[in-house]
Amino acid sequence: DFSSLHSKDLLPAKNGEEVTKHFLQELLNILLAYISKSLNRSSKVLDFHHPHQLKEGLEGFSLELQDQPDNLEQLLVDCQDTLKYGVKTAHPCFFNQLSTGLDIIGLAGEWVTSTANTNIFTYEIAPVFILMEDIIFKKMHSIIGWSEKEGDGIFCPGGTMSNLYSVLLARYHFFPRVKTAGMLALPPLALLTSTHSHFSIKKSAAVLGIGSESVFLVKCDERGKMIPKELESSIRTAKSKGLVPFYVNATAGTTVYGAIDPLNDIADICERFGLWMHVDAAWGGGLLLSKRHRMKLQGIDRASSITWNPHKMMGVPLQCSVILVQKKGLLQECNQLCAEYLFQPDKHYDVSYDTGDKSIQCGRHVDIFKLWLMWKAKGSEGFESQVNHCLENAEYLYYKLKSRKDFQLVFQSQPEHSNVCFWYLPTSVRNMPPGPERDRELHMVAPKIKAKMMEEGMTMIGYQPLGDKVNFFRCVFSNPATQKEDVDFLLDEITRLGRE
Ligand code: ABU
Repeated sequence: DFSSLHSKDLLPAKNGEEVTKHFLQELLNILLAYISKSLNRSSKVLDFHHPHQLKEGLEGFSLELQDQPDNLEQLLVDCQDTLKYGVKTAHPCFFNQLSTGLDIIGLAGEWVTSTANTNIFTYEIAPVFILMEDIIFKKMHSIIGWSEKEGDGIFCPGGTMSNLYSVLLARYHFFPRVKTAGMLALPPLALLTSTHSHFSIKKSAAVLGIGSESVFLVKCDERGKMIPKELESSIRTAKSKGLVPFYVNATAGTTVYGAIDPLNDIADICERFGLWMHVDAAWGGGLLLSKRHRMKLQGIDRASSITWNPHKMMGVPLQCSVILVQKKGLLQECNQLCAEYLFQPDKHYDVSYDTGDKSIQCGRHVDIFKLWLMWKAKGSEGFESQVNHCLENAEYLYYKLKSRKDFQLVFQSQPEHSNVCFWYLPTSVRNMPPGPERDRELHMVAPKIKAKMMEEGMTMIGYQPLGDKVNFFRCVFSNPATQKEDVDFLLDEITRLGRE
């Protein structure tokens, strides 16, 4: 009974060990029940409530904070309720996001990390984690195909931040005076990225003072892949406007279509024009672990920098994203400010392991351990079969959709990644001739189905418009727990909910 106990009774309270043990054991029971439920197909993915309902409080679950402490019993109920009203992203029928699933070893890694509760800026307070980072970076560099003399990296809080680093580094590489003299040291710059690329490239230009209007969006083919000739012509257009192009982002696994830009062709152009080539492989990086699929990223070794998010295709618990840089030492040069209270040069150990000054942050969460532990648990082979499994699910869905009259693929060819994009066609839409009227009707189908889907809570999938395409569903596979029966269930649900 925890109702008469409070947080002050837990360690470091005198004789607090027993209470702490029972409290954590009880919490573990709650988590275990939640995990089992998440993996149980007959349980819901979500129990949806509108924001005002959650704010008002539900069945004793109040988000408001009081002056008086709540007892431990109440805190356990709060933990339970927080999970209850959240979304079970580990559920085999959760298809809504690129990061899905729950790896138990990864979860254990996260617990160990939180228990260690350290900051990963210096070797003196994070010796083991810093060496693990070094090992993982070397592994990733060699998977990419960089030589032992090349390669550096840092963990970032998400792919957008990793992409921001790439722009920061590219700009520093060409205009090192920017670090001290600021914008006055720069000519008007231009960045290039495809129309299907992630918004983080524009955001980086905005954040770094280059301006989002300086980002040139290069046309893509019908599959969402950047057209190299269009890249060349955009570079020339930027130059003709008096801008200085310095950076090209190629995407390996676009967010919606999962398209992979032609990396070798883009690398040729970057070499010819002397531009920095970044590959945003936040989503596609995981394919490098599969012998069957890594060919799709041929040319990635020619990139100056790469974003790779193990929290996506590799299923590492959020967050786990890296920016990898081919040129050793550049991260340090670009970002270091040598704060004397933290990075003393006269420490008694090799201070090259005080890697924190490579970062634009000071305090940093330890994201390495769960990845390191998962790699140890699965080996590279385990990640490979996980990736292959997800792409097999995507292939299964693709062929299912191809054979049905009530669904239409957004593009006809087989997806390169695990994204499958499609429309559901209710009978009324199916009977309409192509044109703006049909598009208007079709645009409303996915949001209507999604709303019902969230109210009922048995599955979850995302939708969006893109370019001239009206709202369509995007199904993505990154959860190893998802099986073909879940794909069948998704299609049955869409059909049922979409029936007029
Ligand atoms: N950073 C892109 C994440 C998008 C998604 O999960 O759908």
